[in-house]
Amino acid sequence: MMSVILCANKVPLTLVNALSVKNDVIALDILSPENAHKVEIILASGESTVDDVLIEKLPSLRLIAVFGVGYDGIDIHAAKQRDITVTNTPDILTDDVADLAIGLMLSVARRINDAQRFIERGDWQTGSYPPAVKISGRRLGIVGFGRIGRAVALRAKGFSMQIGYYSRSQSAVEGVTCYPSLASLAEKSDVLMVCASGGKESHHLINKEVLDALGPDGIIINVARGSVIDEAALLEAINMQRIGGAGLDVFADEPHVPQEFYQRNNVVITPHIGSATQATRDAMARLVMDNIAAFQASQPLLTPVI
Ligand code: 8YV
Repeated sequence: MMSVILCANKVPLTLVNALSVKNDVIALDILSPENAHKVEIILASGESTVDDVLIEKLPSLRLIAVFGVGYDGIDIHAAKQRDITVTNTPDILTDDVADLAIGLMLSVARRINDAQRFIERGDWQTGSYPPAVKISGRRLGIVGFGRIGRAVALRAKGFSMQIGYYSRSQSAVEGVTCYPSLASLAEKSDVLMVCASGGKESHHLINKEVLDALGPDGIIINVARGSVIDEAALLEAINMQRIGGAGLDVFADEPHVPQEFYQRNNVVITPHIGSATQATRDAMARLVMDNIAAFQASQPLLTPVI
């Protein structure tokens, strides 16, 4: 069966091309009142915005297929009201995001990027790189203890880290301490790892108070959503040396990254690449295509969110 699919912003071209073989795929910027009524499916990514205004323009819309696990950019309430199904791509990207989180933690603590710049500047010819921060055995606080938070904990055990977490739903997990508040977790952490979902509920969860609780030797890592951290408060804490360092894969206004994060020895930044390995991106694309095929065949969807 062929469908008219509207492609939201920030969706990989390879997936668009693959879907175009059997469907009529239209880009958001050519959406007109004439073709809007034909759109049955929206193809979105974890970074796309699908708000109530867009949903309202599309009377035939039945499915929003998200290429990503996070769907905070989708107005789920508006979709529910219209009985529109939303699918995402959970599980298959968990390992990659957790791997990157650990990589950022090590890069910030051991100053890997800065040490490379030290060589490239020729500074090794005249000196040696200063000692950095030890990670093995230190205290890791995980904010959000879903699939990705738990995968980070599993990896951190390999570094003999003492692990604590703070999450909306709290449950006893062997070998992991559950904290009643974010500030109490931050206070007891050397590294604070943000793995919570985005959206209104977690907006600016990491604020000045939490950063101050983490303290001048603490490191913050964010592989979740830029919206979870108050970016201005973080920049100020970095500038004033009120925290020890930051590793950031996500930002408040992507792809715009405040230049103040650049070229610092204690800040490592990456362009939202948590799930960006070829194997995982291929698996995510396959899952999106399978969800769309199931929808078109009126079969149960593989990974519905609602
Ligand atoms: C992707 C993501 O970068 O899964 C998510 O929620 O944010 C990432 O995996 C994104 O969906 C692809 O644009």
